[in-house]
Amino acid sequence: MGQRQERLAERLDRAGQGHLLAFADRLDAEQLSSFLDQLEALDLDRLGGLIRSVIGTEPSAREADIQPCDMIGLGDDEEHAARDRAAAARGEELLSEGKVAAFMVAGGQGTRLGYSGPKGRFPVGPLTNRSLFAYHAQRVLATSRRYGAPAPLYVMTSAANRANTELAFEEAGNFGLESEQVVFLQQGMLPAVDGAGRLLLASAGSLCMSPDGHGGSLRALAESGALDDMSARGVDEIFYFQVDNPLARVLDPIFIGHHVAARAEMSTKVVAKTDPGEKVGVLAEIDGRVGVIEYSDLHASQADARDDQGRLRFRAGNIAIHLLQRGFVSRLTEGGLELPVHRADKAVPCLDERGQLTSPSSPNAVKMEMFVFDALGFAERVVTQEVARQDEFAPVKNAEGADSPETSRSALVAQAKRWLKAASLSIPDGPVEVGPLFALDQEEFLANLTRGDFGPVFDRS
Ligand code: UD2
Repeated sequence: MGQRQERLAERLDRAGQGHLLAFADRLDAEQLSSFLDQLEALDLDRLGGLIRSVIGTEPSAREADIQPCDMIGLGDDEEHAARDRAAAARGEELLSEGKVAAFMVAGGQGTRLGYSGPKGRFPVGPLTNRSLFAYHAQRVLATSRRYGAPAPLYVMTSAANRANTELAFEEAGNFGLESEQVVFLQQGMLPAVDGAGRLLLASAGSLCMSPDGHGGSLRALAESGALDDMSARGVDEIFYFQVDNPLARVLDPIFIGHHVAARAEMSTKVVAKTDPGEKVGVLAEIDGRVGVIEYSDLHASQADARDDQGRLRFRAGNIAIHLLQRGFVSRLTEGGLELPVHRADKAVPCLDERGQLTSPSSPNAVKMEMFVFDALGFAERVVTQEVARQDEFAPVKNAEGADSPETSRSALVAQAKRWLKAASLSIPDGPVEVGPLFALDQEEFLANLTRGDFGPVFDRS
């Protein structure tokens, strides 16, 4: 055993991870060297802390002490309209000063959708097969044009889909964005461990690693230099959204306006949950601070509870659209603060005690993931804004059923038809599609219609 390996073996032993080198004698010199690189790069102290926080802690059976949180509600009366107009004016001011960046998290593996390749490539446009990436990037482009200032788009990928994501943008000429407007960054990885907290081996010379969750995005913004890049561009606010929702109103000025008017450090859009079993987390006050209770953690009696008007008591469904002050993200990440890791028990192929590869059919491994909404608990001020589901939330998550390509396309078509109706145009039986470059909202749709526009595809380049 060389000196380098010996030193590492001692460190691993002290951290209770000595087994990792058990099969190192099967590796040739090059494989060994790259495995030692991988192991030396591990921050064993940090990992030890994370592992201790998930191992040996059973999920709590007690109901969390939660209360519904305050939110800016929906309403169609003049008071609400005036409130939103004022917020929009404030948001538009920031957009025209180039102070807001779009931040798309697209590092997920899309396992539930069963789509190979980055989910953002998924064709969701009802008639044109416009991809999720195209919807989002074109919204950034349309917003930049509308306010006369190029908004940057930061795209977070994982190691597994980075190259393919960059290729998708390159093939599409960045969907019309200037190349300096698009910045890619990569999220971190965390190892999977067994029930005793020992890291699992994928082979004699590699660990079982997986992306660290969308909560890893804050660390990734700091470590990749994106926060500094934002600062150099004069960006103060970060508009976070997930790649899977083609209805996301990226850089929505109303949301930006409410967020800055309250001087909030982090804000969230929610939609009213109507089905107690719907798989979205809910915003609530948890021990006095705003946070998200994940759907799997919401006790049935809380999920089913109704208020005196018969609405779900905990109905503030998290649609994973947030605004974060850049300074807030810097403060969190510079202080070395860690978001908590959540435990997911998964079946992960790995080497067994004898060094044989096994593919278990039931969970053998604990994966660790961070969730971005856990940052809410650290924010001094939080705005929660309710928005209309039909206009803002139709994610593509599953291959079939709820939150599938079919439901997402139907929502896109239904929105386009509402706009046609508002324009007193005849509504075709089949699908209709409105591209973001034609209109970002109903008002713009009505303003942009000309005699030449017949549909069923309303688009511009
Ligand atoms: C998420 C929320 C849920 C609800 C719902 C709304 C969690 C745990 N739950 O559910 O409360 O708000 O969304 O749509 O977030 N991603 C990464 N890197 C990762 C993991 C995920 O970039 O390591 C991205 C992924 O590409 C996708 C998004 O995060 O855009 C959502 O991830 P998910 O599908 O795991 O979250 P989901 O649907 O369980």
